[in-house]
Amino acid sequence: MRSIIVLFTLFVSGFLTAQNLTTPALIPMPNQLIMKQGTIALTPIITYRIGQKTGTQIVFMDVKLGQKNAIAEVEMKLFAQSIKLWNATEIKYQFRIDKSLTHIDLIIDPTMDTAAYGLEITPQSIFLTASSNTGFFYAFQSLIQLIETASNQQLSALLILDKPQFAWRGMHLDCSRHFFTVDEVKRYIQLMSLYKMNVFHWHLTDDQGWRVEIKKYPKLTSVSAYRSGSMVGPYSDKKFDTIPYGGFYTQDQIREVVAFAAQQHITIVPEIEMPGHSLAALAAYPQLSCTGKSHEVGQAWGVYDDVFCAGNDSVFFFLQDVLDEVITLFPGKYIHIGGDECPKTRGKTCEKCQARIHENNLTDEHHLQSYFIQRMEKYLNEKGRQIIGWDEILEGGLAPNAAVMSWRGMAGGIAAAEAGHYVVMTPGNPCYFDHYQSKERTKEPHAIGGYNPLSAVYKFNPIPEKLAADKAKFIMGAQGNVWTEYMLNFPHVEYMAVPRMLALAENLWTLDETQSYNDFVVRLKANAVVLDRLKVNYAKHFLLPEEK
Ligand code: TNX
Repeated sequence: MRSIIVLFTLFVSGFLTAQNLTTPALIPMPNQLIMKQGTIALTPIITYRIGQKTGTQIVFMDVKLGQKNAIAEVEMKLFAQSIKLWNATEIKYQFRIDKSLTHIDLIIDPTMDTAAYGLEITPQSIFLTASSNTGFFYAFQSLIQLIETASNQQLSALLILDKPQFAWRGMHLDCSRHFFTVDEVKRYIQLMSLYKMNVFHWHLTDDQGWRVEIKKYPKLTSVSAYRSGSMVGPYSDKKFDTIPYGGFYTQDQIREVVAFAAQQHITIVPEIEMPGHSLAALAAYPQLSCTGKSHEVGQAWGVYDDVFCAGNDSVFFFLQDVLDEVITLFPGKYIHIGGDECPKTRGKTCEKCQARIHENNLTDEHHLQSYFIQRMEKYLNEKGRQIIGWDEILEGGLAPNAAVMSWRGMAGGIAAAEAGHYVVMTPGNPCYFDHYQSKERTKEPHAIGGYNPLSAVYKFNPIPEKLAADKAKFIMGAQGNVWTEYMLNFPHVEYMAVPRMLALAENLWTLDETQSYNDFVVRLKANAVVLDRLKVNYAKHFLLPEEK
């Protein structure tokens, strides 16, 4: 214990960042890393690589008390399981107090930040230090990557002291335009966690399908979860098939995913779109639209004029009921209420909307949208939750406690941060992973447009230069968005998300002064063995010279 503290102190006072080929292939790059002399053989600690009948034995020890360390135990079991999962050998783990055995020491240091960890490898032992489960989990993720990329069953001696730069290291997945199974969603979450990402933004509702079971409104799944055809090919072709398409997650399945994510130290932010992008819900409950006419679940991508009617109190009661169920499913602080791309067309001629504008002395339909969001915010705040919404929620006045997800560039995020609101940066360029990752479009599967190469994701700075220094603290981090209009299956999602997700993970975890794109690419080439073993369908542009 003392030696590790002394080492850390030395380390902090004069750390160096290894940028040469001996740098371990860790992603994200740790913030403080010193390579040391010597190696430790993996075999006595983790025998899974040689696949003996005896299976794997991991010897853990709590040096401090010589007994079980409750904080670390759950993470240790998860670590043991991940190795088992990947190699299907039997795992035995046990706590030992015999210091002569090669072992993994788990040391609690209550002075460390929640997400911080230390990892020291000496020729005799491996020491993990953290103050919390999350810290131990991150230490284990680093250890897993080191083991996976080790050569000759040896780990180099080293010392890592690490913690993230940003608190919100997010990935989003649109499960409305195309539906992904529980196992696929879990795989996405698992991939995120390998690179220490910690927020999964689950886009659960949109015009083309409602994907979450709400017990009080069964038609949201029997009707809204299915469309009778889909757009095929590029949007400009305006072609459709007539194949029924849909699916939804039961509440039990949602709970299963939430629990799985929690184990991976990932918070899920569910998104329930309002007032726009709501056609699927209106198909089941047309009385909630301005016209009250019948609607069909959307088949074309894009934006629809029919949206929740802001002049109708039943809409609010309906959404409150929906959110009541949503908050029992998702324990996280934030609920995403959408707020994007809501045409004002219907509201302009809707008697109820106009009456609401008049009664509340609102200036126009933009203020009416703001009324809508503020009313929902009040409801959720009373339930102890915070709202986050796309940057259109700034129009007509931001709800008092809302956080903003800036997608139409950075301007919305800047305005929100300047007003003292929390912000997640996810500008289309470069955070939309539904955009092309190569200029050679003809060689790529059809994508929505744009060009967001790996290097642009890596070099993106979530803190705009324009932002006053004292407001930077409002930028919680950034997020990669995966809209799935043109991704019909999960391997295609993987192709678009990986490795751009890894570039973003490092961008958000590693301090700017320790970031180097060239070094990242070198490490990615070695780190890809992890992706290969998991059979991830990742894009391989990084193996070629960078596009000019
Ligand atoms: C805009 S980003 C949308 C989505 C689309 C996406 C396609 C946002 C808040 N709205 O509905 O899927 O563009 O890139």
